[in-house]
Amino acid sequence: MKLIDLRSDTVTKPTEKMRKAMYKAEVGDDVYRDDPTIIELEYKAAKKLGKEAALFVPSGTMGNQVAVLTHTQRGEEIILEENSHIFINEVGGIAILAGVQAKTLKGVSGALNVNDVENAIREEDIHYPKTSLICIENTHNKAGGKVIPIENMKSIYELGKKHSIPIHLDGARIFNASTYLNVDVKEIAQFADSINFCLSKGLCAPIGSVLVGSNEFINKARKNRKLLGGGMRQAGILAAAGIIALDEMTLRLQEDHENAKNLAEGLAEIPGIHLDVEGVQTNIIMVDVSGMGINGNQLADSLKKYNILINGSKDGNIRLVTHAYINKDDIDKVLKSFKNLI
Ligand code: TLP
Repeated sequence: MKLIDLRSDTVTKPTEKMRKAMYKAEVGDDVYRDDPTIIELEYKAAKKLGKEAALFVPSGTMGNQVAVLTHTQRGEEIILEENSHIFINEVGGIAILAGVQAKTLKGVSGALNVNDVENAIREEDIHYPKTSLICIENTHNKAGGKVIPIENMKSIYELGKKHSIPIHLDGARIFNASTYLNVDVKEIAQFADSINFCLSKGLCAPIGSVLVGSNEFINKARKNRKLLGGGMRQAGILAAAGIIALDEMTLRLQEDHENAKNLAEGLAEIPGIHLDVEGVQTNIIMVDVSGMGINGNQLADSLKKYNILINGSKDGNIRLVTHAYINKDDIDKVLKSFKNLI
């Protein structure tokens, strides 16, 4: 029986076409810049996002950490949304690696309020650290895959320009955002100085993210990637899958969004389940099951019997994520299983 894995879009596996491309990939030592497949991926990624240069990195976490390290000096302060992945889920890396401190702000659906950001920027004072970076996340994971409006990004970018503070975008799922907004990804990317996006997750590559920005930024970032042990050798074998992720898998995300919406609509009809159906914009659904009289961990255990995997939780709040390996029939099956549980 098929396993329906709703834990994350990180669980996606490389497609048949990716595996074939990986087999055939031309490779070389990328620390010497000798790997043609990586060079091709980086060229395509920079072009697609409208930036000068790109850097292939092993993970989204490394891409974000390299970005923070490259934009900042030790002892400075960076502004982040309080539930951002960089702040919550990267093992405190900004403190350990870049040696910066975080100024977190409460967002609305993941979006920072531009006035709050302006107020948070440090003035010159002998007591204060310098504010050296503003980070945003689009789509916003913990806000339930919410898309940050382009107008909001634009106003924060302009604020950054006014204060000479760069903007880093954690765009792990930026193609989900561009799909939802039905705009070219450049429309979003233009309002950030650096962007990290993931080729794994919804785009199905087995490994890898790409950091994009100016030539100067990427040259520095390349050295910082080496510092973190991320200088890879014949990694064209991975970039080959990444090229398919970028060229082809970015075009099919609407399907995942429709499946998420259908799942959300079905779940909302089940007694004891609460969620904001209207708020489901992309491939992530946040659900409160506490009204079923169980917590997320108990639900996860029960769903295993139906071959459905979800991440549990101590309270009733769970996250369900759709992706290329979840189809319409799977959604029906998940809804049936929830009803059986009731
Ligand atoms: N997110 C994972 C977990 O780490 C939570 C997931 O299952 O969603 N930025 C964002 C917005 C992310 O959601 C993630 C991964 C990353 C960065 C890090 O990417 P990886 O896992 O490649 O280091």
